[in-house]
Amino acid sequence: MITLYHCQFARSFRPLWTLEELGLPYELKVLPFPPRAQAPEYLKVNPLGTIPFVVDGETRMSESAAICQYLAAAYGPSPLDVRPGEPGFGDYLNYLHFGEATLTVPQAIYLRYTWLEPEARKLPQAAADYATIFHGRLRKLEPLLERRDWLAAGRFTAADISVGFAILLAERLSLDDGITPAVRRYFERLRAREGFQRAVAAQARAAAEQGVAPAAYRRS
Ligand SMILES: N[C@@H](CCC(=O)N[C@@H](CS)C(=O)NCC(=O)O)C(=O)O
Repeated sequence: MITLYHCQFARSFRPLWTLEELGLPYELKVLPFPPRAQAPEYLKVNPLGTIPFVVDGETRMSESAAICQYLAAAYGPSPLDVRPGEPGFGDYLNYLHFGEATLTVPQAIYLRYTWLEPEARKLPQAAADYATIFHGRLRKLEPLLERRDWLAAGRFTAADISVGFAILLAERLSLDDGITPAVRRYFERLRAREGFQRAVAAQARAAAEQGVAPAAYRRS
């Protein structure tokens, strides 16, 4: 049984969505955010204190995009995975990593300096600069998504889950005023997927069962 440690609507939503798209059985352990402060016993599971964390037999993983790639490849064959010989393999790896390294890292800095830090340590200038950086990077997807429905190999893959989560997080952080029209239509396609909706329902159900407060879609 695969175990996924998760906080609602955090990066661990990527593997959760992937598990639902693949139709795999899994155990979902929901933690309050941030687990480092709210659930210190979790440091025994993942000394980094970050989520996601996946345990699958002897396998332990803590990088959200890598976990999506692992699940799609290890439990395939699945259209979510793109194999090395296929056209679009380079796009697949590129956008899997683009979603986390290029898009979510500036979002995380924005989150930190607008929401997570105590009032005295908030940095409005850093938050505004990283919002601008995020929007500038996200805009680079606009011409591509005017021509294509999906990022790689002509179909929905784990790369769309990686980038799709960054757009979800933009909405959650109210950074969505910088979402351009083709990117917006792309996100509507992603959000309409049954796998996405099952992931949203699964995290709400598990949070309620495990006594974790529900998370609103938009932070306020
Ligand atoms: N690159 C890692 C980043 C993991 C990460 O920083 N997760 C955040 C949540 S979205 C976290 O756990 N933050 C809480 C903390 O660092 O204490 C990934 O893609 O999974």
